[in-house]
Amino acid sequence: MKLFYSPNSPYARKCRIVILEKELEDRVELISLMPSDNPPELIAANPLGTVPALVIDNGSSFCESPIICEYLDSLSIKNPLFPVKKDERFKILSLAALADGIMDASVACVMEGRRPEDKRYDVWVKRKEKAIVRTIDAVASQNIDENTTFNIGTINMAIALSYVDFRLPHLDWRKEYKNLSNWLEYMNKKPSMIATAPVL
Ligand SMILES: N[C@@H](CCC(=O)N[C@@H](CS)C(=O)NCC(=O)O)C(=O)O
Repeated sequence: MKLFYSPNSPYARKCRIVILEKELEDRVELISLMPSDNPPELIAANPLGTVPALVIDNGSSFCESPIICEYLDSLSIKNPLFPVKKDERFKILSLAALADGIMDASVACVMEGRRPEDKRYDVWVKRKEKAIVRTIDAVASQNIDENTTFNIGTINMAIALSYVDFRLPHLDWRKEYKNLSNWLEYMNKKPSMIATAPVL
């Protein structure tokens, strides 16, 4: 299998962490590329032209990180990351979705910041930043800590919060949400988080 990724994509980071946690390194070749270059091999795997994209051994492919992560999880019984029982499953998928939303809003702010200054829409950026802070506030009320089960929800949330630290440090959420910040420090020490950390 081949995973197309870019080193600082939070969505691709989810898949890279799942590969490490499921010990699938020998089965998945990681191919780093820049989606903005429109590489033909990426477009062939994913017409949306986004990373991550996974090409499986029969030549077919998947796009969208939630689907790729669930597919990778299904390949091995080791360290299950998607709960099967209904209530637990939807609780975890909801946390994962909130994390994806933080990533989407953060990426939107980053992209807006790359436009020429006179073409940026600050009202939009502020709206997205407010959504990020509100969501962090909601997640903080779930009292996630070191005893919370490690799964796709907590992986996604740790990546999302790390991405906010990386790209939107001015939001400075850690001051207000000390417990969540301590939990992220704990998560950031995991080998799979260290191995996939964004690089400037
Ligand atoms: N919802 C998608 C988002 C993927 C995405 O937007 N990836 C970004 C990199 S962070 C990308 O490839 N952007 C290039 C583009 O939009 O053309 C997922 O979860 O996989």
